[in-house]
Parts: sequence; C-alpha cells; structure tokens
Amino acid sequence: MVRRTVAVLASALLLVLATGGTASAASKNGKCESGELCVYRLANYTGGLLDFVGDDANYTNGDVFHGTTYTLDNRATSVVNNDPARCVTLYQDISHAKPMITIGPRSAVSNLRLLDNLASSHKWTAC
Ligand SMILES: [Ca+2]
Ligand SMILES: [Ca+2]
Repeated sequence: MVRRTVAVLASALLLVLATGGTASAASKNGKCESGELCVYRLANYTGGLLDFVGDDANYTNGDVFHGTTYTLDNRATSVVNNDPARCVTLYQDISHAKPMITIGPRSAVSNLRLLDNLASSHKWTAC
C-alpha cells in the first residue's frame, strides 16, 4: 500500500514536471515555474520571491519580492534556476557588470553567503 502511494505520487510529480515545460510561465507572478530564474530574499528559498523568464539588467527598477514590500536590488539570498537547458549569471552591478555566479539548468543555491545581498542584474546564457 505504501509502495503504491509512492508510485502514484511519483507519477503526479512527473506529470507536473512534464507540463511545467510549456511556454506558459509568467514572470513576476510569485510562482517559480519551469523556464524561470527565481530569486528569493532569504536563505532556503524563503522571504518572498521574484520569478523571471527573461533577463533583467537593472534590479533597481522598483520590483518588490512577491508578498512583501522589500525591493529586489541587493537583497537576493537564495536562487533557483528552474530552466531545463539554460544557465543564468548573476551580476553584482546593473547592466550585467561584475559577474558573481553562474547557475546551471535545474540547479539552485540555498544561500549565496559571501555573495549575499549583492545581485543587481541577471542574464540567461547558453551553457
Ligand atoms: Ca512565474
Ligand atoms: Ca549590487
């Protein structure tokens, strides 16, 4: 019975992953969908997020973390690259200056540590 439940859950998860790959992801809707970079204010993917399908060259443009009043610039602490194929680079300054870290497809960093509260832009790249 337990084994069967696990199998059902695994099937449901596969379904979610399979359908998540469509082009329906929407930036800044508070959902970390497939194909997005998701930036979180606090460690371990908490404290509100901002989700991006595309590049953002300037975090000082007034975006706030979903469900909060905190602005994005210099507040990123954890990040998820939820794209199946692309890499994404975070930059310390706006206009993609001073690259900090590149995160591979379907990879995540639960705490940027020394790079905490620095990111000011990001750009998708081939990898
Ligand atoms: Ca989204
Ligand atoms: Ca910065």
